[in-house]
Amino acid sequence: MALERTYVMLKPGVLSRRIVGEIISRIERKGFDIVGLKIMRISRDLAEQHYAEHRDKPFFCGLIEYITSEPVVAMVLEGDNSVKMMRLLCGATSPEEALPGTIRGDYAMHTNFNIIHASDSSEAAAREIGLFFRPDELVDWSNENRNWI
Ligand code: FUP
Repeated sequence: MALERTYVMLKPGVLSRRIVGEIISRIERKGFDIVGLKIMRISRDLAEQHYAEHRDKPFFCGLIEYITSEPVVAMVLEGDNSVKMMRLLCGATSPEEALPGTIRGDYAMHTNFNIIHASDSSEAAAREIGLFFRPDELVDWSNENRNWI
């Protein structure tokens, strides 16, 4: 399998709900390596760049309001096939379709507050990592547990 990186973001509300630790625990327990992690406020400009593909959708304005409303927890994760694996862990975009056991299935009720973002392709991951992290904010480290995961 190919080792790859993906961009993941705990959206507004997660900090206030005091569930950052629980969600990061799930991510770690699955086997991803955290190679970048920070709390940040997203500017309107960055939000619009991140969600540019949705610019013409009816929910775009609400999405930008929401994602800029409270700090987010931004992460870069590394692991085998991590884009696909992280999407599975998140569950479907709509919490009505996200299965119990997934992060959205367990923590969210509404699509517009679906609590977590994960890149949907390796191209999107590269673009989003570049939008949210400088290269010197990403740390390579040797995971001695990798052979067991
Ligand atoms: P995902 O890749 O699962 O985050 O889903 P999308 O890229 O399709 O959507 C990005 C975000 O837009 C979602 F996380 C939530 C929001 N959204 C809505 O608010 N309403 C919709 O009907 C679809 C998406």
